[in-house]
Amino acid sequence: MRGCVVGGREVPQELIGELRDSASLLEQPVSLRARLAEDGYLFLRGVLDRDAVMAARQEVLARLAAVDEIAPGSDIFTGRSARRAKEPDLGRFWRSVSEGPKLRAVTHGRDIGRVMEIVAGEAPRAQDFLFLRVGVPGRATGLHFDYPFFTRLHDTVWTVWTSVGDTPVARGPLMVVENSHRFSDLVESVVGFDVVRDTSRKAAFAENAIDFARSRNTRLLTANFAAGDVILFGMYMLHGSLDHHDDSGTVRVSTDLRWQPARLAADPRYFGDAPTGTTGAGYGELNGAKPLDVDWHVR
Ligand SMILES: O=C(O)CCC(=O)C(=O)O
Repeated sequence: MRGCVVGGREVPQELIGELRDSASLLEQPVSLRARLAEDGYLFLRGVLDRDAVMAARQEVLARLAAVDEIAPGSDIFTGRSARRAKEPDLGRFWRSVSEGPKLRAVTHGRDIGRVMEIVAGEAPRAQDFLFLRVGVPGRATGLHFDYPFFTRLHDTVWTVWTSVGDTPVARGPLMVVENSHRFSDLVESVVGFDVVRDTSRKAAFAENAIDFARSRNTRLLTANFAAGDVILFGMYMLHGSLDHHDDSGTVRVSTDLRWQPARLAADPRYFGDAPTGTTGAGYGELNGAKPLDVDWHVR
């Protein structure tokens, strides 16, 4: 796969691979769950309604156009932002964008609910706190496990990453480190780590993902994501994003949301009408809440 860039460097062909599509296993729950255990992730092409996903994208882009970040009627970053002037409470603004009804119809809707019921093998429940991210050139997410953020009460939690629109590799989609759920030294070192309670550690790896993959004799797996595709994984899968380097300025829009069995305890930080988020700062703590003219590189 050409055009995959991390930290400004093209990923060498021997270190990059395609995610395996497991959508054909949705009718075979036992095999689907075995695939998740084997690969550490499930990449599911076309499981969401494409029109619903595109409507959600338009809903988000219209909000960003209103603060002069997106050229009206397009999905291109203007290079400017009037967000601070027009929406001084950035957290409140981001909460309202993240709670858009068309977006929620995709992230919390019936299509993904059915998928998660098969994955869980029982009634699932989604968190209310949604991580919405808009990618522009200069933005990327460093390698990390999700464990330190979401496992305070139990670790039966899955991250569902949804491409809201098309996200070809040049727009910096999600990537996972192949077989990283079997890197027992790293998995053991993350167990018990809570990113809020242990501030002496950082969740994101400082090392470039290309160097990391080479040192572990593994590959980065990604795809040219299309509207309707999702990838999900557990708390022990190392992942991050490619760099956004699409010169057209077309933005990447994605969500990541955590699901769990409904019967298990719910971390109050992420559930309810006004979830406080990981640190307690609410939607204002998210990278997505930053105006588009601000660069960020890690969560
Ligand atoms: O979308 C991204 O850039 C990162 C997403 C992520 O880290 C996650 O889904 O847990």
